[in-house]
Amino acid sequence: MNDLDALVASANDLFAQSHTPADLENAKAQFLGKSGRITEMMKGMAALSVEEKKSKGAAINLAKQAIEAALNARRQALADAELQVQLKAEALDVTLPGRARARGGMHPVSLTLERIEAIFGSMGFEVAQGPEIESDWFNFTALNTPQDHPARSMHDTFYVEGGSADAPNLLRTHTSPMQIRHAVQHVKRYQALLDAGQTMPEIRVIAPGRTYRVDSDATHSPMFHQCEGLWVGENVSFKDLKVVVTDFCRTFFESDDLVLRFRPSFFPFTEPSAEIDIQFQTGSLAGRWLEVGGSGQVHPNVVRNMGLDPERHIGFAFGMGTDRLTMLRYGVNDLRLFFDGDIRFLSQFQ
Ligand code: 2NM
Repeated sequence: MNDLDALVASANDLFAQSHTPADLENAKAQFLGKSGRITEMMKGMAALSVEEKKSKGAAINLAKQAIEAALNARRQALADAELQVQLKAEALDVTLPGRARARGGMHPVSLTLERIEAIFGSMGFEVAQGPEIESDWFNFTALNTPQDHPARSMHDTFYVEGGSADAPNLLRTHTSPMQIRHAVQHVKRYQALLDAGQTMPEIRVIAPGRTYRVDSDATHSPMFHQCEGLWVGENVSFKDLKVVVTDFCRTFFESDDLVLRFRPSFFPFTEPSAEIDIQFQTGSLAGRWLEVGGSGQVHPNVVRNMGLDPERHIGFAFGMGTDRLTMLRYGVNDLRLFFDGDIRFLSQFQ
């Protein structure tokens, strides 16, 4: 092996031992750098004859080309290896199972409220929503509730700051105050018509929402939901109330042979008043009377508080416990489950 072949072989060795681009560039410098072995040989040729320059020069050039080829091959090998390491580090296992995004859903009581709004909407009822902190006037007095009525006691009603000393603000105990608010607005809007002795458009409204009472057990929650309805006009009768409530219950429970019973009762804001009982003809609840709400003809004092003349305008109202309707519809036996916030329970209604 001549000197040049040995030089190429040692360059090959040194390149092979270089495991980083920096090592490789250092190794290159020993052969091709400013004072590298090949460069020194080139410089040494100045002293040679023309003949010798030709043959020696060609040989050195071949050796130089061989070293450059080895260098490039090693550069490529190092770059390939680095790429492999990077690809391995960034590898995605596309066979891993995906992580599903948790899906939210409607609360069962909200599903019921939506259903109620849709059914009454189809019968021409508007939806009225309003404050949960109410004044004594709208929650009790305007609804013909006497000053000494037990519902006004602190054992039954949550009182809050605000209002006056003898009429403090409270958390509404029913959504009826919203009916009054809505009726007053309605009457104001059509006051000119009424003053001219003309007929105003009927009031047909439901008031769904949260209500509060001091009460807590398996069938009572201090916060619960109600939906009350009101229909006021010059020619409405108890028949209309029965038709609306019956139609609603049969549609809500998807049961055409559902039977309703209007059982005489008492409320300060209606006279006469009736509890609404329903009876399923089939299924696990068949044959039992179940109370779903109350109803009645709006008391003349309440009609007056709406700004109307009770001699001319007749109102029918009803109120239903929305949580209880939800329990009946889905066969839930403990009201508290609705408000515990347990996803295992709530996800069953989606
Ligand atoms: C009920 C039962 C009977 C009712 C009365 C009124 C209003 F505002 F017109 F006076 N709204 N809701 C009513 C009547 C509610 O719930 C058991």
